[in-house]
Amino acid sequence: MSKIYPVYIAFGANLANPTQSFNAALIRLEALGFDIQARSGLWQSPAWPAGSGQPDYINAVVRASFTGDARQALAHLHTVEAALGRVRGVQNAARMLDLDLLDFGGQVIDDDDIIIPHPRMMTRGFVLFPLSQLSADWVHPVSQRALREATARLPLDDVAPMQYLGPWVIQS
Ligand code: PH2
Ligand code: MG
Ligand code: MG
Repeated sequence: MSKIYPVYIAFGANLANPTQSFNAALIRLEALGFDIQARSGLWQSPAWPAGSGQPDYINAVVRASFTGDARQALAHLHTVEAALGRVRGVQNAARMLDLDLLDFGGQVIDDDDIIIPHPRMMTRGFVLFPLSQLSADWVHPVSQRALREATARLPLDDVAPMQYLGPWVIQS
């Protein structure tokens, strides 16, 4: 089967050492058949929704190619989350590592076990900002809404606290 490209994966973490978890996740994803093509920079923002008292999140997005289908890709993301200490439980609980499949080669899937594109991606600054660094002209395959337009519609309270930490550098 040929590689599906591009696949966009959102990274998030707000426990322990997020960038260390991100780097470890990249190595595991490569081992599971994702070819990582590009990484966004690293962004810091308060845990959404506001007022949770959780530590700030670090977020980023990567573009990859993958041989297989969207369900296999999602299962791999869950495997890597679990390997890096993610405990599944309450929605929006603090986490060691969250890997969300944003887009899988432009496919539209709406099933009980998988929804692509990710249903909340267009209203989250912590997804839109890093994704814009990789693909400024990305358009939502269902709503046809452009990334720029979605970003412009974000409430100022979500945008103002976004902090750009710089490129995602990997020490070798
Ligand atoms: N992820 C969540 C809940 N809240 N807040 C920020 N800033 N970044 C996230 O990635 C995030 C969140 C659930 O996945
Ligand atoms: Mg998730
Ligand atoms: Mg998430």
